Amino acid sequence: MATIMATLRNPQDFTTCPDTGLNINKPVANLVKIHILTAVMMLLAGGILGLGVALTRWPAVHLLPSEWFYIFLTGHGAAVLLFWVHIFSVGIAYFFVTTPINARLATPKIAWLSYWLMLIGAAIATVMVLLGQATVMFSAYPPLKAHPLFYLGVILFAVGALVPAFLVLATLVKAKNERTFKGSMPLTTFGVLIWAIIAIFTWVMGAVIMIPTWLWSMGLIANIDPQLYRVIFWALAHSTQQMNIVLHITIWYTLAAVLFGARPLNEKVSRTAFVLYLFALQLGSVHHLLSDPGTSFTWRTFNTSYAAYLAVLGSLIHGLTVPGGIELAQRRRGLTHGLFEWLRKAPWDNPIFSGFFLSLILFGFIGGISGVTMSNQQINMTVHNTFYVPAHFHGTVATGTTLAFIAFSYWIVPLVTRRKLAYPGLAKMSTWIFGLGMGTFALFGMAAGHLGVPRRHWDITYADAALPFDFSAMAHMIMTVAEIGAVIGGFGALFYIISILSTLLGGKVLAKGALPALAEPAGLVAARMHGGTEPQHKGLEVPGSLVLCMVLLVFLIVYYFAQYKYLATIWGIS
Ligand code: HEM
Ligand SMILES: [Cu+2]
Repeated sequence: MATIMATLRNPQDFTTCPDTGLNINKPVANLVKIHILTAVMMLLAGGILGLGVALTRWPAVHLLPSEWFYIFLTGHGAAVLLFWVHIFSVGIAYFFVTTPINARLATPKIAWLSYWLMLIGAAIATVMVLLGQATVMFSAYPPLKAHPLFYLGVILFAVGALVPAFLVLATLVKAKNERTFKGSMPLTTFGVLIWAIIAIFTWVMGAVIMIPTWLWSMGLIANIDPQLYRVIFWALAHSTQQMNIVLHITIWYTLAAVLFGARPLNEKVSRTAFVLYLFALQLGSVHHLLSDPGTSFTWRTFNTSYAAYLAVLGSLIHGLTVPGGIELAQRRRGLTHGLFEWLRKAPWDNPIFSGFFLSLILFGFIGGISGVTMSNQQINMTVHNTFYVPAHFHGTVATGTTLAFIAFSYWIVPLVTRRKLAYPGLAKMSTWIFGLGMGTFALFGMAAGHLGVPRRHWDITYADAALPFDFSAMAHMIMTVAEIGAVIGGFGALFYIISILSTLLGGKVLAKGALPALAEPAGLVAARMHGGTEPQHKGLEVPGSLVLCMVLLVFLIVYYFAQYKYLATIWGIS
């Protein structure tokens, strides 16, 4: 401890957590609190809008009239995918770029400026959506046109979200100059560095496409080419997904360290896996354009048959090393029976762990496998624009990223506020209910997609259409189960929101030693966060994790086969 204190330039700028030994820069603690508070409000708004959408797509309920359905759908996408995810991300990025390396954030004032830009931008865009002036859904493809203020709001938000990426770089340079850490930076800080680099590319792409579209909405530009828009929009929107993945994996490594004292099996390999996201960044974005006439056949085929696999390699590596690190740490503690004692005896009733591990499993099995298969040109044709698509990405952004953020909140909010988690019973249920509900939504939604149920459609009975069309009773039933899942998931999110907001706004003061879920004494948690590789790792010491990975692989192969089988029979004549 004394040595760590000695490395701090101005100890009065820091509070040292008595439970973990982590040094938290005071302005960062405030920024983390305000960003999480604001992000959770966005999740609340987005969740309510999402419930409205779900209750409309539940065939027997069919709650909203068509106009409101599309308003809610646009609002839901913007509030959760843009505002909740990115405001939360920025808050925790400030934590990861300072605390593990004992650094101070460069220019906290600019961080506050970025916060206000994001908040004002989000507010303007949301108001325009709710006024019915911007019913363009989150992708806002021309020729759909919104009120100029909507684009202005999105642009302000994007600028606000770009600034923190530069603050991450500036903080690292400053920390290096001040020598706040020795050797290479810890893995978690490295993760956020990769996040920042992707963020710069992402938000610059945002400006490249949103500024002309804004001018077009004001009548200053005559035409926006829809194909060009789609190519650049997905350069932006696919990259935002990579930002999410990098951050939620950084969270996985952190929570493995906190809960189990685990270290990555091999830090260098994990770093390389992060770097792969950078190289494969734009290869992936083509999977959004597989039915676009303006993209060449060669480009699509190269991407979807070869390059797409590079992009998922990174995730596969983390998928082994995160549980592997936990397994090794647990086995060291004596949980060596069989393949899975280490996992069975993990703290499943602690929402930090349950949220984290469910996020890992659901992201891999649902989001990952459906993503890999639908990125294949031929298979994509069978599900393009169907309900399969939102079902898939709730597997990534909801049961993957959002669930990881939920789990992480239960750790970081008590840490930075020194307040006891409020309503721990609700917190405990929230991860399971959210995971279960959103998982059901994703799985059944994918099945509905296979039956041809379209995404973003207000009424699958087509009551007011010129030509009648009937979906089977089976399709209606599957949609019903999917949307019941969505509603259940909404309750999980609500429990989380109640618990975290109450903690932030008035939790009881946390006594020393009461920070939940720490595997090891203070100094060690900090030491784990500061990095390193599992010293004992030589070869096959993690049989359980290997088996988990093999199960994923077998599942993927069977699923792939089933998709091709389906493709072969889809146009069967009976
Ligand atoms: C809180 C519980 C949630 C519920 C009840 C819910 C429900 C839904 C439903 C029913 C749809 C409509 C799909 C369609 O008709 O095509 C939808 C779309 C969507 N959801 Fe969610 N969702 C939830 C959470 C999330 C989260 C956490 C995210 C992102 C972080 C998210 C992102 C999206 C996006 C981007 C769309 C597509 C909007 C569009 O097509 O323009 N949702 N959601
Ligand atoms: Cu993508």
